[in-house]
Amino acid sequence: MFKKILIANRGEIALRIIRTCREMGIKTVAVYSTADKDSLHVRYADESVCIGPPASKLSYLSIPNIISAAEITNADAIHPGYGFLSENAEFSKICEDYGIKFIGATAEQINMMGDKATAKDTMKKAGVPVIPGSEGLLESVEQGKKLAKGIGYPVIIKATAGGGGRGMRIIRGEEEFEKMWDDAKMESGAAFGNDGLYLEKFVEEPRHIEIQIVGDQYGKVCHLSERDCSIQRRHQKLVEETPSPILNDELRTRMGEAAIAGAQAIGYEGAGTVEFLVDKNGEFFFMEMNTRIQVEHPITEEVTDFDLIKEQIKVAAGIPISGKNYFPKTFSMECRINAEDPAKDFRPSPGKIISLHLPGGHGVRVDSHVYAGYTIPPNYDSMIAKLIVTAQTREEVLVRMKRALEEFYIEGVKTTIPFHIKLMQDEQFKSGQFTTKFLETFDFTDL
Ligand code: MV4
Repeated sequence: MFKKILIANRGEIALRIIRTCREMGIKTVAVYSTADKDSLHVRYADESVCIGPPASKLSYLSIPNIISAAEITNADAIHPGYGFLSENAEFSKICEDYGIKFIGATAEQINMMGDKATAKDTMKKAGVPVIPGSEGLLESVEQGKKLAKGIGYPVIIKATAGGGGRGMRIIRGEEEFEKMWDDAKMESGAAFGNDGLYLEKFVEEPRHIEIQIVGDQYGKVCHLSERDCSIQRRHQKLVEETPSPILNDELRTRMGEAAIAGAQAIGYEGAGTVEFLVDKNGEFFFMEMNTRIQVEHPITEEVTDFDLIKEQIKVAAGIPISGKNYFPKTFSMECRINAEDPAKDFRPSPGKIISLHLPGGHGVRVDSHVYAGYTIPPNYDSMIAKLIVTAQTREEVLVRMKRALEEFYIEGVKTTIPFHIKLMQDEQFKSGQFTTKFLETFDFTDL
């Protein structure tokens, strides 16, 4: 087992990782930018190293600074958390070259899944259902138009280097094709330095459902069921839940097996997520694979009773998994509490937290790095807490979540709490019958 892990991240996920390391008897090293010198991850870790100024590029994204911190402190592994360097192939490779275990995917796997057209081809070959579309990248507008005519409009063109909605265009008829093609090419070239595009049939009003998987170093992969992430605004997830209101054990088994087949095809080691779109007929299609721990991992922990960070560390250390799959035993939901004003287009609201009271009680978990007197820096993402609620039924989760949200008291900054309170009482949300378009028509004005 590792003796010392450096956590190449900040905020709640850095704390989350430190907590598991402490339970496992592993020493921890925090790294921090000057903006985070008063952060809890710095105080909770056994050692800490300042790695640069507030700008992420010069601190949390600086590979030389982080490798130096690991060398100086003699860390034998690095946990990247999510975001920052967690899906950076170069960083994974450099860690390997330095003999530091990267707790995440190999450079090859990151590259293969990071290129969305390649990821899709790989999954298709492994027998995972994919959305009908181009084989690999589109070679020309003409080829795209011809394919679209065959498949039938609407179609969607996506940046192969994209993800999270950037460089993507929906095309509803041939007359729009050329302009959309030019726009998507321009946008993806500028954003990713790669303007490769692929095409697929556009699935109207899907659900976004992802399967949590864990693979070990011996080719074994298991799944820990799904998370329904359909409640998003502009590709930002706000609420996630498990089990999904639209899945049954039959579909859960088939999606779980598809996710396992995909992960096994690339010899996947560690925790990962296979994202699917589920259409109105309950048909599912591979969308993307994330080769990292995700923000919403706690709801899976709550319903399967696994510590996913511990699983990541164990498989990275060469410990085999049982290979058993896990189905949810209870119901769990996460609300992302962001320092944003939901009534003003979710505009960031950084600043000092004057006073704070966190909710508690049965079935309530809060993963957060903030405290009364803490100043939220403007340099990083605005998530300040994850409120995770678990109960025996979905109805109980909704009631308990509303109660916990009402108990949550933050003075000094605006938060997404009022939005969540309203959502918990929304009839359509309560019914479980909603799609990824749900928030497009939600009324945010009275929050
Ligand atoms: C799609 C789609 C419909 N049809 N692909 C959005 C982000 C990126 N991961 C892929 N996305 C989508 N791909 C086809 N063929 C609809 C979306 C989409 C979406 C997906 C999941 C969650 C929220 C979404 C919001 C808008 C569009």
